[in-house]
Amino acid sequence: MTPVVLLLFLAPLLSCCRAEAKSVDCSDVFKQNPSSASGVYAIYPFGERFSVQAYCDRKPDGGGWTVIQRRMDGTVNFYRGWDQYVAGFGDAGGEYWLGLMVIHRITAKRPQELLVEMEDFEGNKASANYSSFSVGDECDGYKLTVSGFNDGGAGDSLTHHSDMKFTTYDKDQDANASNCAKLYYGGWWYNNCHWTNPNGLYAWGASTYGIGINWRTWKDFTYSLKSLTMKIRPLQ
Ligand SMILES: [Ca+2]
Repeated sequence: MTPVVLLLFLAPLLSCCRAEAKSVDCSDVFKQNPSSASGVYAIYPFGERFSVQAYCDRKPDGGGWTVIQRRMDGTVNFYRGWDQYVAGFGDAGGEYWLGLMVIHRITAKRPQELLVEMEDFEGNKASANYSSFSVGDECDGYKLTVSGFNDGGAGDSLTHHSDMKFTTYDKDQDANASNCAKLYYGGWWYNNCHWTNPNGLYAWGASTYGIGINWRTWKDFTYSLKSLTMKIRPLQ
């Protein structure tokens, strides 16, 4: 057997040994491919056998952001039950929810910061940054822990929800005698009930108290935002 033929036989084995490390989140995607643009990528928070589609964003600050939630045009219904909020739903290229299982997994692997960006129908923009963001596991009701608020003009409407478990219309873990998900048409880390309702109804601006995509400290409870995006990245 000539050396060339031998190499041909060995080639598949050699490539197996050269297995690439899979991306846990979008920061890994851009680390491995520094010239990649923002877009939809496969990430592997559960190991190489199971991929998840996520929107990886280079903005702001050059990137590394994994979008975990996005509202932008009202094309996806967010009034869904527990199983769907756990597994995720929607389209990573448009409106979607990445899923509690995945968000937990990513935030358990490495400490993450959170950026919430929002826009109204008049073209005004604002944001809120939190230097620490994590979601507990299923046994803990996917509890939210968030702190370290830095203002980007939107004010702090999220710290109110820290230490709350996740609630949907078919799983009530909120601090209200009723079910906040049913009252305000979303799925969220409701307290008694909310200061922000990112997964509420897409209601095109002025809307009924509390049911829209509200961020209390910017537009209060009777204005539903045009867009709202939640993105996370490892602390640097
Ligand atoms: Ca309740």
